[in-house]
Amino acid sequence: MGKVLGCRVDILGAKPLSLEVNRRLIRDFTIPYRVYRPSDSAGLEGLIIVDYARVSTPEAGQKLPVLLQIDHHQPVDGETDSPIMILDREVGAVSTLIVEWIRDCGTEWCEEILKRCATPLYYAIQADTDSLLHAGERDRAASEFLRPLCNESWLNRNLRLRLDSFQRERLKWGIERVLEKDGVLFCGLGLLSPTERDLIAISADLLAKRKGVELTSVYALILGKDQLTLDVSLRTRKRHVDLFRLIRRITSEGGARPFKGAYQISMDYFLPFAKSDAFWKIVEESTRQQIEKAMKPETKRKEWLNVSRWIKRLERLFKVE
Ligand SMILES: [Mn+2]
Repeated sequence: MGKVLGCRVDILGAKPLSLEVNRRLIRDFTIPYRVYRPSDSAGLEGLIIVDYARVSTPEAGQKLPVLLQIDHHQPVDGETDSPIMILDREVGAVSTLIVEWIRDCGTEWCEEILKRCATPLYYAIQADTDSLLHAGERDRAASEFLRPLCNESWLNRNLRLRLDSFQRERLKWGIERVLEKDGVLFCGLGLLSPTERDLIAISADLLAKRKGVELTSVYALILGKDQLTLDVSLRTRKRHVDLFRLIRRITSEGGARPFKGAYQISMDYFLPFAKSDAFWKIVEESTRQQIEKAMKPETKRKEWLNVSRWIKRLERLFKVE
């Protein structure tokens, strides 16, 4: 889009891409994505923050003025000082918003953009909505609009979820230790490297399909160079479970939208113990207890919602105005 408008646009991410299919997408469609370096600030004039569910401003945003923020997550107070905020919580993917703008704009350069970006945009909607499982009408409409313009053979090759042997083994290891308690499923994946991080979200998506589970939690310790974090992915299929509020009961670092959420806890202080089994046991037990405690008000909420439904039914029955 920047090229057509005559301005240079870099797509910067906070971390290297960990999912193989995402790396392939960047390569095959020559998407100018790279990891942000502090030296980047010099050549850039401003920042557009897209699909960013955290409280803290990204590192680049502390040096560059934020021009615009586009998101579909629940807003967090004082998130950034962006003068323009486009927030639409109805869509399952920010790409849906972008497709709607391009579609409604209808100028020549929009067609130019679609020619190059239809497949990445389509893939992004599929990825963010778990293949339209958590999609709304607008996500479906955007997908349908894009599909005829997509590179079919690329989609056929890449859309199906494929786990490599390491991911399969680790997921199996986690599933063997799964714990289910009061409708909450806990699955720990142990210690992972930053490039294996996506296995947490993938596993959460897979396990969330289990029947009778209200909340699925998958967590792992991510050991990078001089960095240790606990990454937790949460999934629910119940409307009444507010993952945003649930996460806020645990930490301020994390975000959620209907059905999906995630949070991170810095564990740098415990780096010397990252590889210790005893440490993992403590982390796992604390995580379970924290999630269990945070889930309690959500379970109560359901009962309360059911009560109000009953009252409505009774009112209808007795025609109370
Ligand atoms: Mn998103």
